[in-house]
Formats: sequence, C-alpha cells, structure tokens
Amino acid sequence: MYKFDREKYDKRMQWFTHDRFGMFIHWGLYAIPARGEWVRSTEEIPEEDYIPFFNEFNPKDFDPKKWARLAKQAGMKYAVLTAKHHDGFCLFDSALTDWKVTNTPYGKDIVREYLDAFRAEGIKVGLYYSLLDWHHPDYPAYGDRQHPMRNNITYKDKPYNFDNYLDYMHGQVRELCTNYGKLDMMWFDFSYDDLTGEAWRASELVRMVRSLQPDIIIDNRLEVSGSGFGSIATDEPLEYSGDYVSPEQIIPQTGFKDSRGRNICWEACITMNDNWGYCAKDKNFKPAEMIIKKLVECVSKNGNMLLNVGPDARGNIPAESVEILEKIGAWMQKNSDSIYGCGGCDLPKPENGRITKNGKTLYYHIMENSIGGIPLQGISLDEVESIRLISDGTEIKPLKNWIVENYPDVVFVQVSNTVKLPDDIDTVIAVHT
Ligand code: H79
Repeated sequence: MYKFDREKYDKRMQWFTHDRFGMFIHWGLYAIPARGEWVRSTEEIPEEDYIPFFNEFNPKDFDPKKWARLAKQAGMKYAVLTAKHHDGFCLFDSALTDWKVTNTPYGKDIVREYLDAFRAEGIKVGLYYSLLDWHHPDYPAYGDRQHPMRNNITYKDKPYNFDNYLDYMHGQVRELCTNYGKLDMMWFDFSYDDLTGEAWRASELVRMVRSLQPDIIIDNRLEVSGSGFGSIATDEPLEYSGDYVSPEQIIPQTGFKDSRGRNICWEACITMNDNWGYCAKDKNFKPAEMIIKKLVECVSKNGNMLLNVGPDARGNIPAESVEILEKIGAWMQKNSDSIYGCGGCDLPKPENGRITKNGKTLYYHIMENSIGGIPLQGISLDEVESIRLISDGTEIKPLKNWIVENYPDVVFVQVSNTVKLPDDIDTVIAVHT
C-alpha cells in the first residue's frame, strides 16, 4: 500500500523551491516546418509528409554548451528538454523505436549531449516526456479530425492495442531513468479525457521512476491536464499525484495552500512568444521587462517559472529569445538574492510592486515610482534593522517627516539623493527585520 511520505517530499522539493527559475526547451522535427510543435496535429499532416523532416534532421549549429551558458547567464538553475514530444520523435537513443535522433543524419544522442552540457554548468537537469504519441501505432490517435490529441489521419480506422503503447511508454521512461545518470526532474505531458491516472498505469510508472531515481521531482500531469491541482493538494496524495502543480501559460491569481495551510509547490510554464516549438512567423515576444516582473510575481506567490525557448532547425535559440535571456540575466546579476531561496509573505501586494521574502529579509520590488517617499507597506520602523538597495548594497534611509506619522505600518524611504528609483524594470530594496 502506498503511503505519502511528507518528510521525504519536503526534502526532495528543497532545491525546487530554492531555485525558482528554469529553462524549458522544446525541440524536435517540428523545428523544420517551423510552425510550432503542434503542426502535425493542427495541419493534419499524414505520416508520409512528416517523415521527410526525419530524413533531413541535422542541426549544424547545435551546441548545447552554448544553450547551457545562456541559461546560466540568465540565472536559470534548472532545465527541461523535450526527450519526446507529441509527435513521438525521440531525441534520445531508444532501443524501443527507430523514430529517434540517432537514425537521422545527425546521428548523435541529443538528450545525452544536453545532459552533459547542462550538468557541466551546474544546472539541474530534467526531461519532458509526452504521454501523447501520434507516431506509435498503438496510441489512440485514431483519426478523429475533431479531436486535436487524436487526429492522426494516418491511423484512421486502424485497430490499436493501448497496452502495447503503455509497455512502450513505460519502457522508454525506464531507459531515460537508467541510461543517463541522475535526473533531477521528469515532466510528463499530459492527461486528458479518460486518459488520466491509472489509464497510464501511473502508479506503476511512478514507482519505477522513483526506484531508479530516488530524488527525482515529477510534475502532476499523470493525474491532470495543464490546469487543475490533482491530489497533491489533499492530505493523501496518490502515488502518481506528482510533486507540484504545473499551470501552463498562466500565472495563478494567488499561490496555493493545502487544507492545512501549507504552501503547495507550483511552476508556471510560459512561452516567450505564442509557441513552444520554433515558429518562424511568430514574433509576438513578450518584453524582457515583463518576464522579469512575472518571475517576481511567481516567487511572490511561492511559485517557480519555467521559461521556454524553441531552438530552430539548425539548433540556434532564436535571436529574440537570446536577447530576452540576456536582459533577464543582467537584472538577475544584481537582484537574484530576491529570487533564489525566496517565497511570498503574508502581506498584501503593495500598490507599487511586489514583495518576496527570505527568512527575516523582505524584498520590496519597486515597479512604479512615487513622488516623495517610496512607501514600503506592511512594516513599521521599529521592526527594521537595515534597508539596502540590493543591486549595490547602498544604505537607504527611512524618511522622517509629517507623512510618516500618519502611516504607522509603512516605512517611507527617500532615495533620490542616492539613486534614482525605480529603474526601468524593478528596483529591489532589501529590508532586514
Ligand atoms: O509542450 C507544450 C505544449 O505543446 C503542450 N504542453 C506544453 C508544455 C500542450 N499540449 N496540449 N496543450 C498544451 C494544450 C492543448 C491545446 C490545444 Fe491546440 C488547443 C490543442 C488543440 C487546441 C494549441 C492550439 C495546440 C493546437 C492548437
């Protein structure tokens, strides 16, 4: 009988709640048509028209060390690569299929190259594995044009044996957990309709993963889709509940608490533009400034952000994404003390920004300027030990004038003589109490 072990759980989640910021990497054959990772389904591309991308796949510029350096410079502490996405194509050398990178002209095991490069930079490593598989003949992709997860028209009216697919899927996950050293995270994607939980033989799968990788963190999508908590939010999580909630393309209004008031771990996965896989036409990139503020928002609600890049067919991360990551990195260089090891606090969100907290230090993220003193809401002067600008450690003096007396639970700071506040993005003031 499975029994949830809270102590073990808290221990394995320590790095996750500390690190807060990771890189998601969506890469596969779909980088060649360059219309996003769902192209096979949305355009109802039959097998024979997708195979040419397989025969062609040879990313000349692929240099995972470059990706890893970029992630590190951006302040990302962990990464997750699509070992297999919904099209079933494997970026690893699986013994269970021919539909894999080592059979393309490129010929090498990309998962292994990625793992080596990211580990060398001290970045924790995860793998994404799609539960959907439009390539495998026993996955129920039975050609229903109305159903996006199941509209592989090549398999229309073909009989299938779902148990064969489950054996294959379990076998591949076993390969990933056996042949590639220590993995920090498995990111399953995703449950829908009646395909959820034990329909994936999920308890058995999770038991196997944890026996091979005792410290691994698993997302919650063996139980739910991209939305919803699952039993992780209850006092008795199921064996396959996963370790954290995985809101997709959304940052929740508040953090999550379980019935006993404990924070529930979560990670918002977010794209920079409107696609996960490379999409040549999609130039709808979010400004770096916005992404930084959203990262702060996640942390202020006790969550993580997994920010996506979709490398192109040659293996280059798009220039727009590189620029965004460099800007994030410049901000993190000065301000990451307000991200790593931080979470939210019980104070309401201040009007001019947000608060993150690490132990006795409150980080006031000032995103909007004030005339006169800048209000740091929710504290009083007698609680304050020191106030510092975290970018350079400059001491900041509390303002003392007639306003202050009217607001006993606000500390006003005057910084115009020392530094202009805020900068374009988010100036962080550390209040040590
Ligand atoms: O891997 C990324 C997405 O491809 C995957 N999860 C993230 C991490 C994902 N799979 N499904 N979904 C997200 C949600 C499904 C959205 C859909 Fe659609 C709406 C499928 C069909 C309509 C989006 C829009 C995809 C095709 C059109």
